[in-house]
Amino acid sequence: MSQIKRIQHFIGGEFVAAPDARYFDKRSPVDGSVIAHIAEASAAEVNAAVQAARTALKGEWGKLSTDQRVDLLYGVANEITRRFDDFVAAEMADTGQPSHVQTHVFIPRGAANFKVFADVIKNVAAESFRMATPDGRGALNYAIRNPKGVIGVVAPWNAPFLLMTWKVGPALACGNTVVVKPSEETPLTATLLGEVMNTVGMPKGVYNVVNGFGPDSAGEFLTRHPKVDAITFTGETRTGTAIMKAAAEGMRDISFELGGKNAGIVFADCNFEAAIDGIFRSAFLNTGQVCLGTERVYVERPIFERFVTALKAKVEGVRYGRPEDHASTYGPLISQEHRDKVLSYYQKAMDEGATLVTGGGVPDMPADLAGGSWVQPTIWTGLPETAAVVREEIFGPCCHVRPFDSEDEVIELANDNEYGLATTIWTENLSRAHRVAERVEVGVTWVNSWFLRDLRTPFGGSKQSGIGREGGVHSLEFYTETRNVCIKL
Ligand code: NAD
Ligand code: 6OD
Repeated sequence: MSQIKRIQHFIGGEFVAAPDARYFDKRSPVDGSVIAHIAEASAAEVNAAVQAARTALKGEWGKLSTDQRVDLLYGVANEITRRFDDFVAAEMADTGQPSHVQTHVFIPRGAANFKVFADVIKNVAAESFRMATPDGRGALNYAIRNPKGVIGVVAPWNAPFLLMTWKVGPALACGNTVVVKPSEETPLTATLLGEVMNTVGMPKGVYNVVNGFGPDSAGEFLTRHPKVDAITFTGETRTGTAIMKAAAEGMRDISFELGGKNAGIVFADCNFEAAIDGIFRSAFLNTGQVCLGTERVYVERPIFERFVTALKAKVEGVRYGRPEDHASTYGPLISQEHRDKVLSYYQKAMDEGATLVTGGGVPDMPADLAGGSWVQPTIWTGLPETAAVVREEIFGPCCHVRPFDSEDEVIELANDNEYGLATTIWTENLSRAHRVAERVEVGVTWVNSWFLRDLRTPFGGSKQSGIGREGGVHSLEFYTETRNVCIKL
């Protein structure tokens, strides 16, 4: 019997697809086999999802107290935890990434995204100002937060569940309803979340999912829909530009988390072993498909050779394999198409005169995995800062390592890029850590760590890496409309 799943949309609490719907194939990144047939939403189906979300705003959902909403969100978090293995399996099937990444990083964050924003909304205070008036009696101003309405959530494929729930959690906590467009590459966990919503008794239409592609498909239909009040998007900067144009029609608000070309800065006074582990993780976790990942590594000259040798050894120790095999530490890229892009950069690096430290191609895989989108983790040295692989986001398991001689020089190198998402700094000198953190032009800086997340903190990118901040009360700024009430006393 076929194991191929049939994925439909989730609209108004039902899994549905038009009888004449076109289905497209989802292939396993691990071996290239077809694992799902996914319905592609038409404009009419996206419209039905938006209408369901609008109707839900005025129904039972819109009448719940904050405490009742919070209880429902705790219920969602608990149900994700109860169905943890299902979520892990779905995400492994979609992305091919090893089980330990799912069980330790991505799926727990999905549950946390509901729990933390339930806590945030429960505890947030409203501002109030007492003002003087000519009659001496004064007036009291206070702010109230209303949901913005229907939020369009457009999500990428690299950490599908984490990134989608990072938007859905705060959106629902604030009383909005959502229509989610997962990536065409990774629809499975968004679908499973629909089941969770029904199990916990989430009112119908609060959470909706439409599947399909971007341009001229579900993504564009959703972001152009006039009844979508705000759009939150994670993905490529180029896609963000297209969505921004769509959002301009009707003056809809946007929150964008976009690409990165992040620098890792390693000073000679670092804890060497910790820095190697940290840079290795930041460059190669999730096969380099992390927006916060380090593709440019700058190492202070006295430890440069030793650093490159140690990083090479670590990279050559990765274990390729199926995600469910607990021995696997390294997965494939998301698709053959993405592999072609990454391999084209591997070629460019050599054309531009790189010294190849390790990797640079496609590994020999056993016959049952040969159809997967595997690439070798790769390190280069010796390129000028003008080289394409040093300037452009590759979104693959690779980094260029370059020596530097002074703090001022490395800050200039790190900032010389159109992106500004994240930096990781490795030093035992606390004063230096503060100085450098203040001068790097990014939204998020980690010192002696990477991807260590407290969900109450502001998260987002500078320059072409994003617009807006989410996290804690910053998410509330986007997902609510703050209004002032002035009462003359
Ligand atoms: P992508 O931009 O190709 O696609 C993201 C989503 O947008 C998908 O669901 C896609 O179908 C949809 N889409 C594409 N074109 C569209 C259009 N014209 N209108 C509406 N929707 C459209 O990105 P991706 O390849 O899925 O993800 C990788 C990118 O995401 C990288 O650039 C990475 O840096 C970025 N990213 C950024 C962050 C962050 O927090 N800053 C986090 C994760 C990923
Ligand atoms: O941790 C997060 O909240 C977040 N948005 C992570 C982004 C990871 C990018 O791949």
